[in-house]
Amino acid sequence: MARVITVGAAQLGPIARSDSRARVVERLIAHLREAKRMGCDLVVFPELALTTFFPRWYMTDQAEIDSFFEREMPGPETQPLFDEARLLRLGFSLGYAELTEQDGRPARFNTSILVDRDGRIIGKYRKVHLPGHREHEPWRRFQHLEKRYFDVSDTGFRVWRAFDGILGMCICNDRRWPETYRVMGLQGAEMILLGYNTPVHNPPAPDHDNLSLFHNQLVMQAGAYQNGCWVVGVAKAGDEENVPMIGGTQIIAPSGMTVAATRGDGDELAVAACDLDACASYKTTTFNFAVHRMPQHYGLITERKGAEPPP
Ligand code: CDT
Repeated sequence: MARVITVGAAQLGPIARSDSRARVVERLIAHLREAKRMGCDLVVFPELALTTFFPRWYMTDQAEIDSFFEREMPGPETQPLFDEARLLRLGFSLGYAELTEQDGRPARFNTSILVDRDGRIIGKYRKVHLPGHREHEPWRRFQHLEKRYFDVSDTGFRVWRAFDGILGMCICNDRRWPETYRVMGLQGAEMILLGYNTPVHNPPAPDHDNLSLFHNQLVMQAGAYQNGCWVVGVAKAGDEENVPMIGGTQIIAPSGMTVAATRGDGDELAVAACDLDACASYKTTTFNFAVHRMPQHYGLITERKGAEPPP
């Protein structure tokens, strides 16, 4: 029997700094209901989907910083999301800022979870590639302080057997790194779920600004094709607190072709029926890792010096 997951890529428009969790959760629930009407099995929400993208501000008051973090999942404000998803028999993945305790000390992660149709958390990923900077850089029009507010992942890139397939997760900047997809590809990933918050303007490299949507497309399509898997990329988009963020939410097939995409920068659902068996056509031919991948030879090339001819 074909293994088809109908996926809803649930793009969010801007979230204001003053928006309550309850208000945001209402928007997520509206997405779930629409996804159910569209026949979805699984809904993918963006990175840090419960709040505004707070690393754009330099803050020193730890209580203020921690107000953007979740101490439990589900907690009182997110429980309605889990309840509604269970009622609708929908799975979902959700990005949020996680505050936990490790060895008696607080630890803070940029996290994404995978929830099954029974409302159980079956997978958790903590972001590996934290972009931006650690200290206040007043010359920037806005900050990108992920290195200040988050600890680096202690989960690495994993996959989970779920929804009749092999699913992995990564978060935003991770999507720009080929290793992200390949580490999951080597574990047999058939679908990679990822959310992002990407400002159009990149202060250290403004010459990239008009390529921001192209780069988004480029990395996700390459990741899908080179690993023979589906990629579901979901934006928090639009003008958030005077910072324009890219949209470009899309569902990409193992061929590298985009099969569904949002059109605007607001709350919008892109839906596709994703046949997981379509991965095999790539995983057993061009990207049959066991047959064609040559890791034992890659080192020889990097060890070669200058223009020396190969031995
Ligand atoms: N959230 C996140 O990781 N955003 C980064 C912006 C970095 S500036 C290029 C991203 O890679 O999209």
